[in-house]
Amino acid sequence: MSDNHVMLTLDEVYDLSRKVLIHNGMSSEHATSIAKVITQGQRDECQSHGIYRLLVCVNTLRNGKVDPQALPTVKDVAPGIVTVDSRFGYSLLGFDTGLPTLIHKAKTNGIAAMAINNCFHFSALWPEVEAIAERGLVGIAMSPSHSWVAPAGGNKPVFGTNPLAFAWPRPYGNPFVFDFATSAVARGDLELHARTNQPIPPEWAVDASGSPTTDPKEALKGAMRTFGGYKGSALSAMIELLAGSLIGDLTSAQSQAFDGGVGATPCHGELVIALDPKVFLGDAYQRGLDSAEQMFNLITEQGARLPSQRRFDARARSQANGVQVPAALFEDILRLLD
Ligand code: NDP
Ligand code: PYC
Repeated sequence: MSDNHVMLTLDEVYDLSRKVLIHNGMSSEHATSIAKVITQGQRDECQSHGIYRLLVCVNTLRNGKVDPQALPTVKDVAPGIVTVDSRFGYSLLGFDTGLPTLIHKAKTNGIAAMAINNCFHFSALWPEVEAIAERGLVGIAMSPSHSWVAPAGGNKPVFGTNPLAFAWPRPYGNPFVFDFATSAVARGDLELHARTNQPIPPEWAVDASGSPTTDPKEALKGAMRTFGGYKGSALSAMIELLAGSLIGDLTSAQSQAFDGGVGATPCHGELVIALDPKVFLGDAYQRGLDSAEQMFNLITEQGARLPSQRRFDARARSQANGVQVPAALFEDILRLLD
């Protein structure tokens, strides 16, 4: 332990996460799915969606919003569509439960979608699209959150931070993956800045009066900005439609209303899509993958990096050396075991 950080192995992160969740009433099944993803987040140095999330999960457990024992149910509604009802538990067990059906359908039909409904949702989406790419498929995932983000041209929150993730399987090594909030930054990053009293760039958010602010605490009371102005705004609206209205679940504004001011994890739905290049391409499968590799080479040959390369480098470091957790955060997490 240095003055400011604690070193943990990945097994220690996983065990601590499970222990904290189970101590606070989570079922073993949910604790396993959540601890796995929290460990992946910390391993890849995604500070906003790593071990920090235990604070938010336990707050949500303690305010009684989430059902910590809910068992998801899977419904085969059409050749290309599976739905998972998470029954107001966390989303991750729902994802793990529905994934085999989604994969089977995508491999049979070439394309399939999974709607996860009625789920509390806190996680980064790249572990999910990576899990799809590991099976040789292209993955896309998206979800609303709480209405924290103003549309381009406005100052009042409508959208969530609405993440969008994509993974393309590659013949060797890691898949091509991106995963980003459609807001200028993830809410979790804003919260971490507020925890440590660090100023934020003025383009991230406005305060409650609609003026740009560098104070993260004022930003949390105001509205966040979309990334890329009207382009991020349109993408964010698309996610509200596809992973909210289309799948019969809550938009971010409705999720915020459902929360009733308690500050729990957002509760809504998620849309996950899988596409099988083997079915799309048939005999031209190898040519399709080769053309993708040529495009990736054109990016990297000029010194530009592929998205997720930072994460993959962090993953290798963490697997070799373990992870650093800020000491103050570690102490806050240990207090969840009181
Ligand atoms: P970032 O802006 O940190 O990164 C977005 C993507 O861009 C990543 O794939 C990243 O790869 C890539 N990237 C960053 N810099 C470069 C670069 N210079 N060149 C090429 N690619 C680059 O992500 P966000 O802060 O927007 O989101 C963080 C996480 O928060 C996401 O995983 C998201 O799923 C999660 N989230 C979850 C929400 C929820 O409701 N569940 C809501 C909002 C966000 P790399 O990681 O390697 O840098
Ligand atoms: O970081 O924006 C975020 C977020 C919202 C829900 C979970 N994470």
